[in-house]
Amino acid sequence: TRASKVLAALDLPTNTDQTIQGVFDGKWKGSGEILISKCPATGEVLGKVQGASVSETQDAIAASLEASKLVRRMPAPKRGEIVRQIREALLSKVDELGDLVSLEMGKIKSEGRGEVVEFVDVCDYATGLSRSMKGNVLPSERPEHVIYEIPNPLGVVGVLSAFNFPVAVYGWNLTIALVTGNSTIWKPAPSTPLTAIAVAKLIQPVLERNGLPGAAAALVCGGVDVGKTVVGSTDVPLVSFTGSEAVGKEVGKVVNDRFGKTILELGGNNAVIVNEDADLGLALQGVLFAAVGTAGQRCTSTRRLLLHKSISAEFLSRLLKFYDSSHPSNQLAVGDPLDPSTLIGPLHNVAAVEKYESTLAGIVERGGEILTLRSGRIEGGEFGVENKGNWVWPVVVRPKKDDESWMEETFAPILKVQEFDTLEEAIAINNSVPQGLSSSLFTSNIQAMGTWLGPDGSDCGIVNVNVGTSGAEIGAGFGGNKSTGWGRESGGDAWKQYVRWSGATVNYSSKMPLAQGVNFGI
Ligand code: UN1
Repeated sequence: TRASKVLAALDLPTNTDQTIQGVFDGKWKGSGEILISKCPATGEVLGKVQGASVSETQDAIAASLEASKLVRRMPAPKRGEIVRQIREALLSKVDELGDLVSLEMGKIKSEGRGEVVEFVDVCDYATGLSRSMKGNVLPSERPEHVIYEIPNPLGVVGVLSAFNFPVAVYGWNLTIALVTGNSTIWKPAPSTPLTAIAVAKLIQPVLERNGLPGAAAALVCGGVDVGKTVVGSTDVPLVSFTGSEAVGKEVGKVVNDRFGKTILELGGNNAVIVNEDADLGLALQGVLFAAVGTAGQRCTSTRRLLLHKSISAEFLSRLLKFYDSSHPSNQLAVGDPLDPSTLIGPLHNVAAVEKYESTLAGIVERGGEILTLRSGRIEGGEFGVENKGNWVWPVVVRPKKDDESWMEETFAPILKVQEFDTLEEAIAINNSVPQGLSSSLFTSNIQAMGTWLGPDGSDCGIVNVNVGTSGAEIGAGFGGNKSTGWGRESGGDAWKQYVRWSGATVNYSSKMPLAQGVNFGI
C-alpha cells in the first residue's frame, strides 16, 4: 500500500501487528500505553506504538539531564554544526516525511512537506544563531569595573507538541534548545507518534556521530501520565507546550508552582479585517488559504472575518463562490490529502468532526445563519477513498453578534463573519476575545496600517498587513498574547527564553567601591 511505502522509506515497520517502541533515551524501549496511529483519511491503522511508562519517562528525563552536561560544554558553533547536519538529514527525507505527516495528521501533501521545510528553515536560523547569540557588555558606574550579561544553558527543555504541527513545532524547539546549549525531551501528541519516531530516527545518528548521546534529544511517546511526569519534573526547567488553553492553563500552574519557566502556545481566535480600501482579490486569496487550508486546523487559521460595510456584499459573494461549487469541480478541492490536487484534507479525528457539528448546531440554534450551500459531515466515498475519513464541508456562518462562539476556538473550517463601520470598531472586535495569536488587516491605506501596528492596534502576537493570519515564516518570534500564553518560538528573540541570564559585575581594580555611593567604612 502507499502507507507501507512511506513507512518503509522512513525505516518504520510496515507490519501493523508489530508494536513499535516509542521511547528513546539512548536506547529504544517502551512498556507503557499502546498508541494507535490511524490515518484520518481512510481510518486505516498505520502502526501501533508502545509509549513510555512513568518510570521510563523519569529515566528518560535523567538521561537527558546527563546529556545536557555534554551539550552545554560543547562550543556553540559546534552545536550549530550539528544542527546543520540535522538539516541535511531532514532534507534527505523531505518528501517521505512530508507524506507521513499527510498520512498520520491528514494535512495535504504540500503542507506536510512544508512542515519539514519549516524545520529545515529553523535549522538554518539556529546554525547562524550559534555564532551570533550575544550577551551584553555594559558600563559600570564604578572605576575599573565592567558588567556582562551572559546567556548560559538551562538544562533539559521539555517539548510537548500538538497533532496539527507534528514536525515543525518540535523543530522550532529542538534547534533553538540545542544551539543555546540544552538537551530536550519530546512528548509528541498521542495521535502522531509515527511522525515523531521517524523524526527521532533521523536525528539520533547525527547526534551520536558528533559525540553527543542520543538522549540529548530524548523522545517519550505517551498519554497524559507521560506529559504530567515531564511537566512536573524539577529536572526540566523549561517546558514548551503547544495545545489547548484548558491544558495549557494546567501546565502553566504546575510549572509555575515549582518555579520553572514555560513557553505556552495555546488557542488562537484569529481575525482578518477587510477594510474599505482593501484589494479584494488579494484579501480573498489570503482569507481562503487561512480559513480552509489545513482544514482549519492551524492555531493561526482564520476564525473571524470582519468586513467593512461598503465591501461586505461584494466580498462575500466572491468568497462564497469558492465554498459553494461542488466536487469534483469543487474549487476548494476537498479530498484525499495525498492527491496533489487536493486543497483540503480530513479533520484529524472523529471528535473534531463532532465538535464541528456541535459548534454549527449551537450557532444556528441561537439564531445564527449558515451562508454556504453545503455544511456538515461528508462521506469519504465521495472522493473514491475508503468511506471512513473525517471530512466536513468548510462553511461560512453569520452568528449573532453576541453569540458565545465568537469567543471560542473551534479547530475546524468554520469561518464566522460580521460587518463593521470604522477601523476603530474593527480593531475593538479583533481585540475583544480572550485569545491573542494572529490577526490580519487588508488595506491600501498607510494610516490604517500605522494604527493597526501601533499601540491602538491589534493586541495579537502576529499582526499582519495584506497577508493572511496563517503560514508565518520562521524569521519572527512565533506566538501569541493573552490566553494564547505569551510564549514565543522559532525566530526573533525567542532564543532568549531558552537560557538563564547571568548578570556579572567584574572588578579589575584593587579597590572595593560600592554602587549607589553606599559607604560601608571598611
Ligand atoms: C500552529 O498552528 O501551531 O504560521 C503553528 C503558521 C505555521 C505554524 C503554525 N508556520 O501557520
